[in-house]
Amino acid sequence: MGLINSKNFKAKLAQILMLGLDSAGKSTLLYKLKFNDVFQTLPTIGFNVEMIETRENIALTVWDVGGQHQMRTVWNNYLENTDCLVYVVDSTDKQRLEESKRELELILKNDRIKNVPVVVLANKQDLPGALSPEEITRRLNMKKHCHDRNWYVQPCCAITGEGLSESLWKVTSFAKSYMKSKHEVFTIFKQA
Ligand SMILES: Nc1nc2c(ncn2[C@@H]2O[C@H](COP(=O)(O)OP(=O)(O)OP(=O)(O)O)[C@@H](O)[C@H]2O)c(=O)[nH]1
Ligand SMILES: [Mg+2]
Repeated sequence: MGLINSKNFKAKLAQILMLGLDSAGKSTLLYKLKFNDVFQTLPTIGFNVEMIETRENIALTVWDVGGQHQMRTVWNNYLENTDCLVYVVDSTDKQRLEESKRELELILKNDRIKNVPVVVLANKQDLPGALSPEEITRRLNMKKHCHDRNWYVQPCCAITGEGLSESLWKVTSFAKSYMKSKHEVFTIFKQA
């Protein structure tokens, strides 16, 4: 926790909201990013939250909210103050991609997340039959639904960690430019 706790060290703090259908791999991704390790997960009831440091003088508070049906009804409660939305998709779950698209559309319509950038993580690329990021871009109709904001679709694998440094870089740069544009740069100044 050097970045945040270091004496007299100023860092920006971005709020990152991670959503997506149940079993998309959100919690696995969160712990891989935080601990660089793979943990056995249970379906998330409620949320997990972790602070993730980056090399760019910005720390990310990543909120991972459960994606089961009953949890999706409370997603709206987490939208406030989000600097980047990370939407996780199981790239092999072709049957539920339409459902995933509908949930994303609903979220993007919410005024509280207007203009907030979106990074879609096309997860589980290690599995046979995983859809390409281009195909996921098309099936989620990203160009239409995200025309008013920055967006990107990143292929990744939460188990091997492939694509995660690129994901982190993209999320960080989107969050930074969003915070700048909103003049909402938060500075924390925590004494050890
Ligand atoms: N092969 C493979 N399996 C993955 C990957 N990411 C996650 N999984 C597996 O997918 C299952 C669900 O992962 P979770 O991280 O619990 O999914 P979640 O999105 O947090 O699910 P909810 O908490 O119910 O919303 C677990 O068995 C993970 O090990 C991946 O990239 N590749
Ligand atoms: Mg989970």
